[in-house]
Amino acid sequence: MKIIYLIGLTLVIIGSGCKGEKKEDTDIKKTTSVDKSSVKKLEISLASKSESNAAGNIIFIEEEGLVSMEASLTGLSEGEHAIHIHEKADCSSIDGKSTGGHWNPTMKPHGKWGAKEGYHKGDIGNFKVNEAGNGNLTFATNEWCIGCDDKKKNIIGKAIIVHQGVDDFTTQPTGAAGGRVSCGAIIQ
Ligand SMILES: [Cu+2]
Repeated sequence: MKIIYLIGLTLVIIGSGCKGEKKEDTDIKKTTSVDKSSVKKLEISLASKSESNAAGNIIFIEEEGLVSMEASLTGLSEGEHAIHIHEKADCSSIDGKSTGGHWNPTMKPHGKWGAKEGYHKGDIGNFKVNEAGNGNLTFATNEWCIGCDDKKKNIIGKAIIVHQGVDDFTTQPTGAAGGRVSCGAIIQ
C-alpha cells in the first residue's frame, strides 16, 4: 500500500529591515507522493571465488518498504546459476564458505521463493547466463530491508553468493547448487 505524505507548508515571509518596504504573506501548500529521505541505496561488488572468473555488481534500493535488487554478473559458464544470500558478510575464504549457509532467519526449509512449504530469506533463486558469460537478474521483495532493526528482514551483514550450478529448490538445505564462484559482502 502506498503511503502518501501530505506536507502542508506555510511560509510566512515578512519583509523587514528596510524602511518603507511592503510586508508580504505567502502561503505554499505542497503535496509529495515519495519521501525522498526514506529511499536507501547500496551498491556492492562481487569477487571471484573457487578459482573462477565470475564477478559482478549489485544495486539494492529500498523504497516505500520494497527492496529491489539489480544484479549484473560476468565470467560465468553459460546456463543457469543459483544466487543466494548467505548468512555472513565474510568472503575471505578461497571457496566462499566463510559466508556460512543460506541466510535463514525464519528457520524455514530451503525452497523456491514464495513456496507454501517455506523458503529461506536468502533463496533468491536461479538466473540465466548467456554464451558470453553474462547474466542479469532483477528481484524485489518487501521481506527484506536495508539496515532496519528487524533481524528477519535486514540484509546488512550478509553476503551474496553465486553458485557454479543450478538450485533444484528441493535438496536440503542447499539446493545442491554446487561450488561458490562469486561472493559479495552486503555492507554499507
Ligand atoms: Cu548459496
